[in-house]
Amino acid sequence: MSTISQWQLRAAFAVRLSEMYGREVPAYATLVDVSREVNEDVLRAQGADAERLGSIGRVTAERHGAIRVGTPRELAQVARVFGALGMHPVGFYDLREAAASAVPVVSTAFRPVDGEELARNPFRVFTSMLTPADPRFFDADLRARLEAFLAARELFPPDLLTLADRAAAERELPEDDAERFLQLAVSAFELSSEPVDRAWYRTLERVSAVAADIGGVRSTHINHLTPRVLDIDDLYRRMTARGIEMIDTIQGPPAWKGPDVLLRQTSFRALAEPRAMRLADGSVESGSLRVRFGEVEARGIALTREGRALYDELLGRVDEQASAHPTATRGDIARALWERHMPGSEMELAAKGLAYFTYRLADDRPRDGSRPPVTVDELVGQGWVHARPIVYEDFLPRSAAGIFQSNLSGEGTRDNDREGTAYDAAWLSGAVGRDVLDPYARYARQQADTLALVARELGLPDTPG
Ligand code: OOG
Ligand code: NI
Repeated sequence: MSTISQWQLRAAFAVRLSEMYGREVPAYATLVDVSREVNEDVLRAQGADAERLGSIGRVTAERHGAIRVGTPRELAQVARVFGALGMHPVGFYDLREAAASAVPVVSTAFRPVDGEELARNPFRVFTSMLTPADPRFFDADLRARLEAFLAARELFPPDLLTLADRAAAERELPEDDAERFLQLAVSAFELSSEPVDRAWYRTLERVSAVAADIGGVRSTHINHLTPRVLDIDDLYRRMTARGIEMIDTIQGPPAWKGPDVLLRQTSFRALAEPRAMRLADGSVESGSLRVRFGEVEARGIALTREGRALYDELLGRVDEQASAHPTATRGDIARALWERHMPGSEMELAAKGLAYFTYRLADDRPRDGSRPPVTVDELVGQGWVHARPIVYEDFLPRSAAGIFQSNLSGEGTRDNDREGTAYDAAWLSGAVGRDVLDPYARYARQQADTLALVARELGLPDTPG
């Protein structure tokens, strides 16, 4: 019998999850259609340039999902399911700090890490875990009730986890096991029809709508899925023209004439979905909850720590200027700042060490017997080597918090007089049961590997810097 490899499992899971979510949330299916139209138009208009940050095949298939779990134990199980698909936890995001309203979670993203795997299928899932121990949100009594509720539920059937462990160990599954794994995995993220205990849900909702979505029900579900688009401003206009209500802004860098960096995201507003509610007297009535939505994103070049610091600084200045001039549009303020301070070309980003690139020998490099120069700038400038930007594969905490917040029904409550519980990447690694990888280290390694190869091919004494 034939076997299905990890990347094939990952690609198949992404497709099936997307089909499932399109049935559950039809506006998401519209979003996928419009994204495809936009991408085709951009490809037609720009040709090969449109594929500078990923082939059209990759971009068309590209999705990220968002899920939310309640405990370290559940997170470790999620890690096993995604480990089966060749996805590893990368990055630590503390949304408690990034959000103004109550978003009591810490997060990571499961994704493929090496270049070849990303090119085959870059499916990633932003995964958040509730923090019941944080006293700014939960008092001792609510924390105890919440932890007891979470401890008593089971999100993933044992069969799914056993198959996942096998797929991770053997890096493939026989066809029939693969089929069973995919069915169990997709159904673990479907919206449950089990009635929601209304009083419990409302109790948590008063603290935070996110806490209620996670800890108010006995299962998990996909919160949103996100296709990738090559022109997010165009997509925003087309969705609005179709009568779909979008959130107010596109999060992340402004639209501008320079290179796309990091990540721009927007979403349509969470829709009311029918959910059965169990009342205090045990009767069940139909109600609705508004938590799930569709998001879309445009990806740009991965920035180094220095590049990211510049991005964060500019974001801070946008905030300052926007509050000083309440009538000005944020987008205009941001664009003006970017035009002044952000390098306007890939070459300049590379020269200033603000972004990551891969390098390869130019086919048409000098062949006149001259010796190659030794710095990256010169190698590129004199036509020995071509640079290609590395696409940003991760997330932005500010944008993530913005996406969470724009779709919350209420602000929730938080007591800022209390000291928050501290979590970091090391703590999360312990909770997940595997190393949470540093995104910068991954990009730096990818860049360095290509430079080392260039050095070998040109017979340079050292790796060019
Ligand atoms: C996750 C929000 C973060 C993104 O794209 O930044 C996210 C959530 O709503 O659970 O998905
Ligand atoms: Ni998202």
